[in-house]
Amino acid sequence: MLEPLRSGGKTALAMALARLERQPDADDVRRQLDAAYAAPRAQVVGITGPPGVGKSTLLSALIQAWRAAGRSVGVIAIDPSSRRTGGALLGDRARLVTDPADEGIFVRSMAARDRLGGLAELTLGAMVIMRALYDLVVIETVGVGQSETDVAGVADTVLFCVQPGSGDSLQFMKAGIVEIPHIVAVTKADLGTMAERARADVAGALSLGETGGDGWTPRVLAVSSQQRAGIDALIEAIAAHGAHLADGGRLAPTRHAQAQLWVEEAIRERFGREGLRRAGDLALAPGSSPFARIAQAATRLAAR
Ligand SMILES: Nc1nc2c(ncn2[C@@H]2O[C@H](COP(=O)(O)OP(=O)(O)OP(=O)(O)O)[C@@H](O)[C@H]2O)c(=O)[nH]1
Ligand SMILES: [Mg+2]
Repeated sequence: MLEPLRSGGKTALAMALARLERQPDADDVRRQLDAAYAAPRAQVVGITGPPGVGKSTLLSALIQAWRAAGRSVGVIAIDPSSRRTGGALLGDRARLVTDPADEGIFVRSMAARDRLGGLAELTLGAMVIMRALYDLVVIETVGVGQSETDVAGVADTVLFCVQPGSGDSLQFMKAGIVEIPHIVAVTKADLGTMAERARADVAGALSLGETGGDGWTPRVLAVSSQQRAGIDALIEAIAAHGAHLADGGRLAPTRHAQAQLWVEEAIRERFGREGLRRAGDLALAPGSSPFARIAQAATRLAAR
């Protein structure tokens, strides 16, 4: 099921994603999702943070470093639809520019109609397919409050970006409104001493909070994507979190818990709260595909 994708390169992947978008319920599409779910390869990194904080510029720098190290990268960039109406930052926003001839980097943009959870199945499907093909999958999404929690539901590693001098995110973190990220990058460190101050503030705020109980201590790093400072340390921190998950056998249970939530979210999305209630037990057997489970439950609900 995956062989044509592996040998067909970016063209085959683009076609598979287009099919997923058009006919998400087709049998062969679902079998491909099941096969991809069973063969994960990538560490999935969610990059989130307020608009204009420098996520895309940072991602470009990360991609360059990963590619230089021979690692392949798939990117899902989620465009918040609300920002299409304008806003001062919009004209200023960085686009990911990548080499079309490089088979080791694939970028796919998706519109967030609502929030990440609101397009759960499509984003998840794309992520799962790309996860089977690349060494790293990165999901970039604007995070203000809720969507940070959403990205935590699909990513192995959450990287939260904050800008020096912007107190908001820090306040959120202190108040426990957002989930504690695994790594915090204080961006635009070239803008001066404010960055170091912000880094110390964030580190202080995080040390007050819970560590999530899985033994990982959140790391806080100052970076300048423009001057390429701190990028290697960030790459190292991401790898360290990946190793932390893999070492303790934490990865499979974490992903299984996420997949369980995807099933419930997808059923609620299609059939509403009432449908979710009528669906009854949606428990996902360890290791089994959430896409198959969703299809099964949906067929049963639709037949009633
Ligand atoms: N001085 C400085 N400016 C930066 C740096 N990184 C990004 N910027 C600038 O910050 C602005 C926003 O950068 P983006 O990378 O588009 O930020 P973003 O978080 O992806 O923005 P959205 O996707 O629109 O939410 C651009 O003008 C960048 O040039 C940096 O390291 N130093
Ligand atoms: Mg961006």
